[in-house]
Amino acid sequence: MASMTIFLLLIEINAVHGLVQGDMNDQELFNGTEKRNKGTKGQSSCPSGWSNYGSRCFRFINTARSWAESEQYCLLQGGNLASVHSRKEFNFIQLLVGGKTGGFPETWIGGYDLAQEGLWLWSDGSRFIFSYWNHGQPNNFQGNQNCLRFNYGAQKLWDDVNCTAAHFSVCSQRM
Ligand SMILES: [Ca+2]
Ligand SMILES: [Ca+2]
Repeated sequence: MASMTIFLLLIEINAVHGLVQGDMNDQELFNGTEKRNKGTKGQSSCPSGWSNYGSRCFRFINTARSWAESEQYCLLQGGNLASVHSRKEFNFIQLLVGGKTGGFPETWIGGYDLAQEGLWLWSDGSRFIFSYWNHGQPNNFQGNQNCLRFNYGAQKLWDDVNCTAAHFSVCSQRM
């Protein structure tokens, strides 16, 4: 109950600051109908349906897929599954998902240790330095957990899980 109260408060703050912008379904993006928003200085910002944070644009994908299929879907839109490099970035992404779903569904981001057990990489090629694992994770349970989801367990942080699990996802792309 306490976490939902905090969540609703965060959503309210978010709405005030207008961090979550626009809405567009997956099919519209697949059809390439999105248009670049023009910033106040006339520069391109994020495509419609994507939300800006730092130098990147983020988008919640509300279709459950395997990790690899989720990455492929992000690639088709010009991005990758999101990498995360700070607690603030993670908070932003968690808030983005919460704003779209009203909760904390388990969701893919781009971390994986498929190539070598215990060596975590981001699918967008950036360095894996920051991490925010749930207590006791990553545990590579039954020797077969190589992809990174968040909103796991009571802490709603990161967990390694079987890559064939079906989850929603967050894509990111550079502006
Ligand atoms: Ca693993
Ligand atoms: Ca695990």
